[in-house]
Amino acid sequence: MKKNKVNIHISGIAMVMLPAILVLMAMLGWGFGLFTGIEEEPYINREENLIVVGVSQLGSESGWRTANTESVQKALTKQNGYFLIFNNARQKQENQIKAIRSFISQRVDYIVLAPVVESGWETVLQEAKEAGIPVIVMDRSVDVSDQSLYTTHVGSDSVEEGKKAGYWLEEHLARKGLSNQEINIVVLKGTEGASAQIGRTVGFSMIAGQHDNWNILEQEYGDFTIYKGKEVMENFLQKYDDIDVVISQNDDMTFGAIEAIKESGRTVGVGGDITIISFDAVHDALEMVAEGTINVDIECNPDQGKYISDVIQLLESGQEVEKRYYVEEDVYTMQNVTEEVLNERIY
Ligand code: GZL
Repeated sequence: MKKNKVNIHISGIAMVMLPAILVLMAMLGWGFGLFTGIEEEPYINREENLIVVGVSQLGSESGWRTANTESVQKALTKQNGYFLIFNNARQKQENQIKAIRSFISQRVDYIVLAPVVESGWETVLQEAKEAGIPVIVMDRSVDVSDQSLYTTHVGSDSVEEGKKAGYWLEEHLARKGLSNQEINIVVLKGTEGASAQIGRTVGFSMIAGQHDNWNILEQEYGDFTIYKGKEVMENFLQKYDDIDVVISQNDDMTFGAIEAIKESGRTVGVGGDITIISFDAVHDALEMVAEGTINVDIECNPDQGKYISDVIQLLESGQEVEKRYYVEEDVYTMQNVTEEVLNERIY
């Protein structure tokens, strides 16, 4: 009986507290967004004659992603003539599809999509097309047979990025007189199905395939995160005691991998046991390049917001736009990471 009384007592408290909690969550806008991934639909004051842009960002998994989001929010401001509706999909394609449908129902003027993976977009992009809303793909790409489903793509050439890693390794080994030595390589791959991961993997493999003495021991998904990158590298270190090179498809995974390598007692970077080839070139990674911890960093430029705004302005003035816009990118080693580069790096 006492047990039942306790249950009744607890449920009584819950009955009193629950409405208050729900009101608080609703006020904070968490209840709706937390469970659906879609923030509550904001009120759009059409009298302000702002360009209404719905942005579906794939998540906030890395320092690079944060910088990408900040670049969009800095470009699409009210002062610049925009009303920005921003949604973070938390790495879920279903949330991005929900967000796009919400943007369509709100009759936005443009949709910007940073797709978490490259497949599965035909249906919702067709809905946007039928609603007459131009879609600008940002960062990663979509794999659709009908190219008219999106207006343009602003981002990087990830296959070229992967090839750049291969070219650098060729030159590095030649400089050290190791071009004909057996080289053991492991690869930390980004998010499965993401065009950035697929492209970098394909690009590097195209170069590696030209060298019979380059042995890719294993490639594993590290999801572009520090935690998963460390976990995967720990597994590699337990399985292989002769790793010469790590290809890590973003700096966050590199940070985790370096931590694992150091904890194993091995050394990294210039003059170290294991050569580190990374991607993104965010500020903290460039500092590690400058000190020799990372041998080379293939830049992937997240500062895409201004490109998005420029494209929208072209479209607003009735001008044609290119199908693809590539952001400017470099390759960083100790030789070109100067104080000026570090001071200028906003991400
Ligand atoms: C690359 C971008 C990748 C970055 C990662 O275009 O999609 O996603 O390389 C980010 O840091 O998580």
